[in-house]
Amino acid sequence: MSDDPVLLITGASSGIGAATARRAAAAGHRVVLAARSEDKLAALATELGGPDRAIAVATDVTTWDDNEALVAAALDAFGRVDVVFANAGFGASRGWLEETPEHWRAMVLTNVLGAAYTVRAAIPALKDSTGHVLLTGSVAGRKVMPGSLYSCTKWAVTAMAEAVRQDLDGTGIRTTLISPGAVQTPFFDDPAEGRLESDDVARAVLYAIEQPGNVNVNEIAIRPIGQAA
Ligand code: NJP
Repeated sequence: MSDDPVLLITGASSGIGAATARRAAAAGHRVVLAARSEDKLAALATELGGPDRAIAVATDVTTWDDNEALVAAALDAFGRVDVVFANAGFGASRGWLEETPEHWRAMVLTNVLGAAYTVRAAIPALKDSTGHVLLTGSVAGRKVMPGSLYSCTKWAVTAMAEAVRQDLDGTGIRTTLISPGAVQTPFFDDPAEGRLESDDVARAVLYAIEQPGNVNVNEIAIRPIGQAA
């Protein structure tokens, strides 16, 4: 079996996660692709080289059993997990009277509990590989945005990255928070000028991963030129 490093990505069916999978595969990683959309994941896994290089695992990150099964599938296919990128998430319109309560519930569970579950499920494997945890936060997790519960979820992810970093201190596992500004992905309903491309963020992820083992890049904030806030 190959000993190429293994990168597990949640939210891999589109946007930042899919772009990171492509970048990482091109850099020699084997990849484990997780999201709910099985068809998109399967197509990406085929594009990235099929079962020896990329596997698709249908996963709802809000479900603990799915996260456990995801890591088990990675170990079964590739024997190790070197990097976990907890990236699955989505937004909501701003305004405390916007969106449905059910949308809020799904968003909070996905962005906060889902990320925590994914990291928790992966830690035993990452201890074996002396691996790396990355989480997708947001610049919205660094400032208060009027009426944005999404921003609140990303504040939680900012805190989570630091809580995990301190908890894993002494294990050799590295922890990185990726905090993007606006990125042109299906996160937004409509395209607009002046956003980053997913691949811009993917390169930032690879930068953190590719540092020597003694270097822990703790946070990367990345905005498009022209995004002031
Ligand atoms: O968006 P998109 P991004 N279980 O919609 C998956 C953050 N961010 O790449 O399950 C498992 O292309 C969903 O797949 P599916 C953002 O908050 C973005 O922009 O098949 N997976 C898809 O693969 C998020 O944390 C911007 O529907 C679940 C992926 O999540 C991360 O970047 C700015 C899931 C979302 O991909 C990636 O978002 C920023 C679940 N329960 C932060 N629910 C931005 N785009 O401007 C969803 O600061 N997914």
